[in-house]
Amino acid sequence: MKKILGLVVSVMAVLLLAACSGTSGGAKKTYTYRDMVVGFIQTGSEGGWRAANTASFKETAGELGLLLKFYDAQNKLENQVAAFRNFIADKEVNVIVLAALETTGWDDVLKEAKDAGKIVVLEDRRIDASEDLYATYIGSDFAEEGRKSADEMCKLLEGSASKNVVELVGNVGSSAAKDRGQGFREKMGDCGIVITQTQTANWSATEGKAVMESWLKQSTDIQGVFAQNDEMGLGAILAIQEAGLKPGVDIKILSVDATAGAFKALVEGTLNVTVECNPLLAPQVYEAALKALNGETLPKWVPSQEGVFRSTDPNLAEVFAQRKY
Ligand code: GZL
Repeated sequence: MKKILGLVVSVMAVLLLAACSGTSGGAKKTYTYRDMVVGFIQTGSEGGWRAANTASFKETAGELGLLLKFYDAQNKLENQVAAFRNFIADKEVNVIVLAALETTGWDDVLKEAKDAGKIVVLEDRRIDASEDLYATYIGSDFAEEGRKSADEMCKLLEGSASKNVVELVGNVGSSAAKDRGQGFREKMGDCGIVITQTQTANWSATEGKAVMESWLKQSTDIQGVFAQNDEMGLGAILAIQEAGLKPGVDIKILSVDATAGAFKALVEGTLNVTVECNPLLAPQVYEAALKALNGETLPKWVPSQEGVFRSTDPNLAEVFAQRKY
């Protein structure tokens, strides 16, 4: 009788211990999406790409049943760093997702997040930080987008005696701007392209128009515009039209993102090429975060798959009609 009692007590103790540690029989807890509370630090709302990126995170969170705490940094780096620390302090949050405005300045908060046991996933924008401080980076190969842009501009300017190209740059501290510019410069020499002007227009259509206006006042010996995103390219198109020139004909225009605004301009023929940059990253990000929560080691970069769209493409209107952004 004593032996049976002793056995019963031992089993109850193990079950009680397991119940307290949240596991049954000592098995490690397996997280599901319903256990995930994601603190997402977004750059801001600077254009069509960003709106589609934000929508992807909000819609996918609802579909998966995870709790998303969304923060819009209004394009201010100091807001992103403060939000990062707030999510570290938030006991509910077990995953932090960052779309970094700038590539530098993240080491301290990343170390604090690691010490607090929070999973960090980088989305969209790469950063200069030690890889052991984040689970993975889900985003585009911006340098490849730059190389594609130069190859496409070479095609657009084939046969042109001069190949003077002006470059509208995004936020100069961002990985997207740095890497697109570097990629374009790697390949532009293949066909003799010369960058005669380069200036930031901070991803903005308004600033893109103003910068292009100032360049056109200095010289109209411009054969191409390389706009590092669609908004700046659409601004340049307006400036070219107001200068009495035909965008897409007199001056060839290429931009990056492949947003709805760009597709409309492709159909009109005022834009010649848009190089796709995929904003619908949330499914990949949440999947990676769940794997990291369950202790999986991830590749440090999962590149997005992207294409190129041209005003000369057949069935352009049908492709446009099927796109989500
Ligand atoms: C690219 C993204 C860039 C877009 C811009 O992944 O970071 O930021 O190209 C956006 O339109 O502002």
